[in-house]
Amino acid sequence: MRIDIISIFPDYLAPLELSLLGRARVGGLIDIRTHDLRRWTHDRHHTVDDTPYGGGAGMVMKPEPWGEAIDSVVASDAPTDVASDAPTIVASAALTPLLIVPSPSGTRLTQPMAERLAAEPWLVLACGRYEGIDQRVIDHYSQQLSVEEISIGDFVLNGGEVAAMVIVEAVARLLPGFVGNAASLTEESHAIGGLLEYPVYTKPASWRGRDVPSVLLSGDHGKIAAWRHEQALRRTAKRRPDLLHSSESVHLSDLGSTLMVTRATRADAPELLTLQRGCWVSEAQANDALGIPPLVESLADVRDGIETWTTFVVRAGGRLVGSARARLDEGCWRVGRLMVAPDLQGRGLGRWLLEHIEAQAPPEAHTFELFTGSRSAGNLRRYRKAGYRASSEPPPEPGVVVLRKPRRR
Ligand code: JQB
Repeated sequence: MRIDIISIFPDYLAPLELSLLGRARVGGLIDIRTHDLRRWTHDRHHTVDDTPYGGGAGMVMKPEPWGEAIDSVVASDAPTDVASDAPTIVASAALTPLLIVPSPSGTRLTQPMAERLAAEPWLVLACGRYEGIDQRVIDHYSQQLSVEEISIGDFVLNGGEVAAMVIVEAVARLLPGFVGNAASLTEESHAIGGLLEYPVYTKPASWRGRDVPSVLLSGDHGKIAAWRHEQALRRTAKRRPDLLHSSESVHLSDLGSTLMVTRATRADAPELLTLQRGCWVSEAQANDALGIPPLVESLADVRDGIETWTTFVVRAGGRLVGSARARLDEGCWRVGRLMVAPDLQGRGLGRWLLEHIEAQAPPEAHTFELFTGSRSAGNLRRYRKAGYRASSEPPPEPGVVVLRKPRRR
């Protein structure tokens, strides 16, 4: 990956040469080039700022040096794939960078965003100072490049340099082959179900009168995993309650992107209707039941469903790709409408959704229940594998099997 950074303080960016980033640089994984904006000024004082139109405090960065700087960087040699020996001459003509402008009013940097940026071949970061860069620079380049204004957090910095370093570090460590990234990346905060990390300990077992929690010395890995999950939940509830309930991000191997799981709202109804129609056709065919509710419901029915059931939707990027719902009925947590987009089936998302909806059951629930068509062989096998068994109860309608599983605590 090539990264160009333009700033009036290129010396601030020197730390990028050091440490792990420095090694990745030496190894040819990233090609970082810093540029002094003043190179593209033409007056004796190398002026880059002027007073704001409309008045107000401070100075604004003039558009002309930025225009010349970005034009020059964009027109410079396209990234060469330093990691391989392949000459890159022909492909270089079409390459344009993604232009990133750190800004306190940008979109918040998140781990999924860093993952998306890590897939880009070329980033150009434009570090502003003073009150920021004349808006026309961003508007102009938006017409010819992808431009993203990004904020690293809800606090105010003096300029974009430190933010640029944060962005570069968050992105660079995700590049395949980056030192030490293989094992630990998927285990991290934001990569595991949207919870904060559990506390960690090392030797000695006792330090200044404080003992390592004994469960960690027990050798019982089931108990250790449960304790860590509980600690992570507790921390998250205390420090980042916004991460609980509202949304959870999951990473399933093979799905390629981070999935967001949220409680469904009325606004999800149109897409949910489309997804359920697509998902229930094969079920209807297998059971000779073209009139089944998921296929014939109206948009208003789906909206009502969202309001009367605990419904979750899963999104990959912006696309709604899965859903499940449940509600309590006399101690029974009735699960229904478990669906996964046809092109994403067979990768564990349905199983994950079933576990997720089971985990939402209120304390009163003693049994999980769901039903499927008696000729839906695939569903019957998957539910059996998840611990469900046919119940002796009479089915709610002919052609349907009710499946149950006692809740385990
Ligand atoms: C000038 C920056 C940040 C870039 C990120 C973040 O522009 C301003 N507006 C109001 C107050 C201060 C500034 C100073 N400033 C360029 C510039 C601040 C980025 C920035 C940022 N990314 N906070 N501040 N999270």
